[in-house]
Amino acid sequence: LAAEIDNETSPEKLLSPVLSAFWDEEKPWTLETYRRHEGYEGLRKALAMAPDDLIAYVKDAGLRGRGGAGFPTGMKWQFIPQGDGKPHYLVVNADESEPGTCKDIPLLFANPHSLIEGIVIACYAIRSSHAFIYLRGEVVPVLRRLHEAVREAYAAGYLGKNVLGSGLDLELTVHAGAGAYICGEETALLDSLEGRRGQPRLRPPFPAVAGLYACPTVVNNVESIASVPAILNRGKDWFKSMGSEKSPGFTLYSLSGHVTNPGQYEAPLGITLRQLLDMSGGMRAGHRLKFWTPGGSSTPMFTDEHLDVPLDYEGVGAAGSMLGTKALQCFDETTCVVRAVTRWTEFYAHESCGKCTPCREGTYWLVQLLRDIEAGKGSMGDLDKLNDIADNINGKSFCALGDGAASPIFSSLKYFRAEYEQHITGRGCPFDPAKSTLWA
Ligand code: L3W
Ligand code: SF4
Repeated sequence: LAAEIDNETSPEKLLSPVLSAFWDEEKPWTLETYRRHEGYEGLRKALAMAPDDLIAYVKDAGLRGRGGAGFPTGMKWQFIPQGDGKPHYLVVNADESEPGTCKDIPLLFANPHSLIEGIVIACYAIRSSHAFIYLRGEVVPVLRRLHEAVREAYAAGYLGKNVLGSGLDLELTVHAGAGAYICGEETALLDSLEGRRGQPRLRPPFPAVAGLYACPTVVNNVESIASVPAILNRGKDWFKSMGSEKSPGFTLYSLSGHVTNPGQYEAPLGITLRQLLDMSGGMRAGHRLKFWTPGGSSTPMFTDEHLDVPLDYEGVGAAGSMLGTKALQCFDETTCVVRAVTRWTEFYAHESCGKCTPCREGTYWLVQLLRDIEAGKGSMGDLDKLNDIADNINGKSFCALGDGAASPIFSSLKYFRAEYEQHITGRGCPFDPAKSTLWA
């Protein structure tokens, strides 16, 4: 797509393909292709720097974590204590499973070496000699491709003993998870990696202090680490020339739902959904946007009033939601909000790990109430109960899954309370499921 764009005034000009620059080429995943596109040049520059300078450079670039929270990457690396005599670990969170989020898996499938190069740079910076990639286990083709890319990197001297003569010894292990959403929570992921059932740990201590095997550990998202080589190779000023002051750089947006051309779009942080829809062909023909999520279902939903909200951490935050994983799920006027929220809530109830009562019990009861309302068996009092249960989950659960489950309840009641009431007074769903392609 990017290669076809030459019109200065076209909205597609906003695209800034870096990670996705050569996805359309034949076999983009090979080391040979990656090297033709500046592959491992960032690593050479990084190895010429002192580790602390490298951390400061990434911090100055302003790269923020792409996994949902937007935490500054360089600051996370800086938290790793030095001279403590303990092993340090880097763990890459590739357990992508937030509903609507589809950027790390395609990135790994098409361009795994960008992640591997980023891993070597990060390990050099934090003085780690063992890194892990925790991959969502269901995506077997990606697992195979990742194994092959790791093999290529070892053979070329980017991994293993004395990487490129730098003195860095680095082992990289690819671990396939078993498909639990909660294992994307960083401490549950560490428990799972250690061989236990994945359940969140109490924080603090944060992983930077006591992470994998109780040693200092950086846990970073795939896209965060894969973005590092380009920053080193092209410079922090180039990176900061994109995006907004506090949310600089390029990023991958996952566009899905009732849109003409769903997929991954790489563009600067801070663009708007209106611009993304303009460049991607818009909503499906003859339909209009009704509601959308800025970063997966865990982030409060927006409506068509929010089309011009800048998609960066500050802009989305100021408008009352979170940028999260930048998973833009777009729903048109044929979609029943109650049905959509029921489906999401069923997901959270199913994926709740059961460790804490507000989330374990609350998500179960939310589902019962939502199913009743959707089936025309609800009462007006149920709307207060929904709000009350969500209120008892939000901020009172052990980890962010509980807050995520409460968020679509609050935001749908805020913007679409009348539609809930319509289900109750009309004794059933007013929508024709046959007209919506998503919720059949
Ligand atoms: C050391 C401190 N480290 C914070 C580290 C912390 C973590 C990072 C961010 O949730 C969100 C969640 C999902 N010393 C530290 C420190 N850290 N203070 O910084 O921490 P936090 O707690 O702000 O966020 P989190 O627990 O990482 C991530 C939302 O993202 N989300 C994501 C969903 C799912 C995926 C996926 O499928 N891959 O990402 C979507 O919205 O709800 O709110 O590393 O250790 N003082
Ligand atoms: Fe488990 Fe849910 Fe509690 Fe998180 S909030 S610890 S997922 S029960």
